[in-house]
Amino acid sequence: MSSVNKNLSQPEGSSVPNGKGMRIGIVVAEWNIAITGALRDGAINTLLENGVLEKDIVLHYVPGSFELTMGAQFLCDDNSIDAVITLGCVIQGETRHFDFICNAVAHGVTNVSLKYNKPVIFGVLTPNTLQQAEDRAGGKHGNKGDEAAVTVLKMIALKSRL
Ligand code: DLZ
Repeated sequence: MSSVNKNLSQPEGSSVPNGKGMRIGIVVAEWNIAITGALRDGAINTLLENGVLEKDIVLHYVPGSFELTMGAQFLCDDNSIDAVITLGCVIQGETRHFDFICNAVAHGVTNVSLKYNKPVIFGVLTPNTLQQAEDRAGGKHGNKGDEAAVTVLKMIALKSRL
């Protein structure tokens, strides 16, 4: 699972499917917005570079990562939306808040995804430090938002093939 020597924005594997005609929701947590804003920008740029039209990107904000699940559910409820990217950043603190939020979002977005049979991508950074977050939000380890955008296009394409 380590990303120590990897640039997450250049994932190995198959090429990126063209996203023309795909309509994608993005939910961004406002907590740690300097980081989540960079993830958002990375995701949007990657979607546009791969054919998704600007009008087909539906962007909404929620207060913190804990609310990403509910935001994803609201968007999945919209029949016109093919898939959702959730973007957040939960930084390890001195209390157990970190574990509760991370576990809740990971399980929450999985449940929403299965309930609606739509891809809901987990673009949530869970670093120990702000520096580790910056390294993954446009820094030396790339941008997790780019990775989330590539993942969503691959998952929509997989669904349409099956
Ligand atoms: C309360 C809280 C804390 C301590 N830390 C973070 C964090 O690092 N990242 C994040 O996205 N949100 C954090 N929050 C806010 C919670 O996600 C949530 O918004 C509140 O608990 C209200 O439900």
